[in-house]
Amino acid sequence: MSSELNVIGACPLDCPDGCSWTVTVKDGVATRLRGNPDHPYTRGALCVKVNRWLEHAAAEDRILYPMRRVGAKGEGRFERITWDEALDEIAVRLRAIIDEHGGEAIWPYFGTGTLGFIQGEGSYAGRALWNVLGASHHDLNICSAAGNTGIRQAMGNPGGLDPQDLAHSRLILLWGTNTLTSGHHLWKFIQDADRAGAHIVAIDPIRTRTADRAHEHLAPLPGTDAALALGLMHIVVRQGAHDREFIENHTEGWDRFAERLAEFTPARTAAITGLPEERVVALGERLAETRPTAIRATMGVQRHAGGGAAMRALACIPAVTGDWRHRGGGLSYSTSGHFPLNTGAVMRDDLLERPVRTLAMTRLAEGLLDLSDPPVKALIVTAANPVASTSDQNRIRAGLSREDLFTVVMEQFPTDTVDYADIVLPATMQHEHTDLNNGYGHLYLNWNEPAVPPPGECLSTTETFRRLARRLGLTEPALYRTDEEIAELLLSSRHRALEGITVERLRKEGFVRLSLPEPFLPYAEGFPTDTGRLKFVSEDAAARGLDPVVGYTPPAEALDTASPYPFAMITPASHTFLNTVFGNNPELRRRAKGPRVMVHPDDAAAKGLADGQRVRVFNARGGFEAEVEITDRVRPGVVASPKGHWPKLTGGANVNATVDERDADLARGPLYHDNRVDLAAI
Ligand SMILES: Nc1nc2c(c(=O)[nH]1)N[C@H]1C(S)=C(S)[C@@H](COP(=O)(O)OP(=O)(O)OC[C@H]3O[C@@H](n4cnc5c(=O)[nH]c(N)nc54)[C@H](O)[C@@H]3O)O[C@H]1N2
Ligand SMILES: Nc1nc2c(c(=O)[nH]1)N[C@H]1C(S)=C(S)[C@@H](COP(=O)(O)OP(=O)(O)OC[C@H]3O[C@@H](n4cnc5c(=O)[nH]c(N)nc54)[C@H](O)[C@@H]3O)O[C@H]1N2
Ligand code: SF4
Ligand SMILES: [Mo]
Repeated sequence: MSSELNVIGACPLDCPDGCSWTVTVKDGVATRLRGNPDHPYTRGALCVKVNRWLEHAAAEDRILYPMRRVGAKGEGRFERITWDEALDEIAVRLRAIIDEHGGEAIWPYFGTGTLGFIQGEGSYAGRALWNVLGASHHDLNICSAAGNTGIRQAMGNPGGLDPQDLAHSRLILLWGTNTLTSGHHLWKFIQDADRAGAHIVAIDPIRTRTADRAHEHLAPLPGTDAALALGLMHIVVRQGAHDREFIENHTEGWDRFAERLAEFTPARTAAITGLPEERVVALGERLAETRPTAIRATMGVQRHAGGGAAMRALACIPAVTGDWRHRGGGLSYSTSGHFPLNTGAVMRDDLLERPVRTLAMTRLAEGLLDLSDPPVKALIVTAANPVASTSDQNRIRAGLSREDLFTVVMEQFPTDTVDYADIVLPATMQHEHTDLNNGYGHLYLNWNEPAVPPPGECLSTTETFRRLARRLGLTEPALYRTDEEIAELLLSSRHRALEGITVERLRKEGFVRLSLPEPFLPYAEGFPTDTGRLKFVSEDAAARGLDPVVGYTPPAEALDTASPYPFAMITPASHTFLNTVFGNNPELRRRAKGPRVMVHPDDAAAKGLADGQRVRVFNARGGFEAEVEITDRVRPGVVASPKGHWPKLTGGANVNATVDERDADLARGPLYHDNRVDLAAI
């Protein structure tokens, strides 16, 4: 007799939408995966990428067995071995490295392949094991840390408004965010606002598909958002539209900030941002007049040298306008700050015998090539593809090629990073393991029940680390917690937002909204800073040697006209990939039409380039091959090429061969949109 059941799950990918899904399982085989129609944010739809999830999971190139390298590093030649052999070799090598160099010579390198709280980034799966071994800590700062830190300096918690409340906004600024590509479920709420008469503005150097659907598009020069934010607030104050009562009761440092705002006249703002002065004034006046105004910014703004400060400047806007009083007003960046899960109890930093150094994910090349005391001798890569995703690709390759480096990669697919592994461990996909997820663009916790058994010999992250702990002879009980015990621990913080949320309930209902008031007006009565006030003047910024009053920090390279490279390059999210996930899916690759570089018609003419022509995009750090797309979607002097292509499938390199390994002003954030390049016909 055939049996069919629907199993509830959660998309694990690094996407704000955190979808809930159902997997139809027929006779033990997953036959269909679709968006959960009952989930208020997913509303029954997934996306162009994850609609192919099951096809992807069954792909021929899926890694199913542990493997040992037989070729040279980078070559990607392996032999199949058993789990016993793999774990023995890892245990022996790690022990030897710890004996000779100390635990800190191990770098557990964790990416955003899965955001799950059990298996993934949510609580740095495996951290407890690494703490017992005294390994270096890993700072997962590649994605949003600069912006989070900047917003936190102002607001205390960057959680912001409930994105669903954009339906109630009268003015929506989509600021450095390509909603229809990088988190399209929000669009339904924006459409609700649109139908009710809201005005929608896209602020993006590129006329994206989101900008096409907005009522208005402003294309500032890359990296100039702080100036634009300060200029808009200047006009709000000039109009006398600042909320004096809110400023008086819920902010501090206003007088100094007002002096700074006075400097950002429309003329100066226009000169810095490259926008027409009348457009700046018109938007400033609209902002002054329209309550509630919502600012939706995701990660685009902060991938610049002054990105942290720019997000801090954006965070000041709703405090000046008093928008936090109104449903549908305020700033939304990432809702992560509203999820008070007890990750500390899972990570167990108290198991460390002594403090250890923290290595920034964004500085892998430096970590592998330049660090001593101790040098990195073991790199254990989980759910990351740094060769393709991290800055300064060529130096990363050089680092990974070190013969004295022991590299383990836990993966689902044979990525460029896998090619450098000494040992490869086969990893489960989301519908094959247990996890607890959220979405950083909504307020729900989603449960993920395994729907089918893992294929081949794939193991989940937690099971891999439990087995490794056993092989290492470790006795700490925390290393042997089951996935369910981890889920219970995560929900164990006594915080109001988690009241009534249990594993049992999540399993039964599939998803649960945080126990927050509805409507949720997080900062109507003040801010979660030490003083309860929004800080226009930040001691934290001062302590880091930065301007305590937020100002404009120019980009590192993007606007450096003295550079020998004529174009500022932006490397945004690709519509068909999720970072590098799906970069090997044949149909999604076909739709991406290969690596492309968008070039303005004037620039193409000056360079003598034709549409569809193949070029090398390069600077002193390296280069990659792409097809020219001539379009006025980019401004003259700015080119754009999406992230996510696999180097080994697209000529040996991708955009990150040109990206500098340089820090943003805060949290060592990466500068993906702040590099200059040239184009040469090939
Ligand atoms: N389809 C798809 N969805 C994704 C991803 C993906 O790879 N593909 N990635 C996921 C991940 S990991 C993340 S972090 C998010 C990222 O998604 P987003 O937060 O949307 O980040 P980006 O695509 O880097 O940049 C967003 C927009 O900012 C613009 N931008 C660049 N520089 C500036 C600037 O100086 N000022 C302004 N105002 N705008 C600027 C870019 O042109 C781009 O259109 O999306 C997630 N969703
Ligand atoms: N040029 C440029 N580069 C960028 C960006 C940009 O805007 N421009 N954006 C950056 C951003 S926002 C991010 S978040 C980073 C992401 O960079 P990474 O964290 O390196 O993420 P991915 O490249 O998606 O690689 C994730 C890998 O994890 C694997 N994986 C997925 N799930 C699991 C699992 O459950 N277990 C295991 N073991 N593996 C799993 C996938 O197969 C995939 O190969 O990229 C950054 N890179
Ligand atoms: S990638 Fe984003 S939009 Fe697509 S299914 Fe996952 S959470 Fe939903
Ligand atoms: Mo990200």
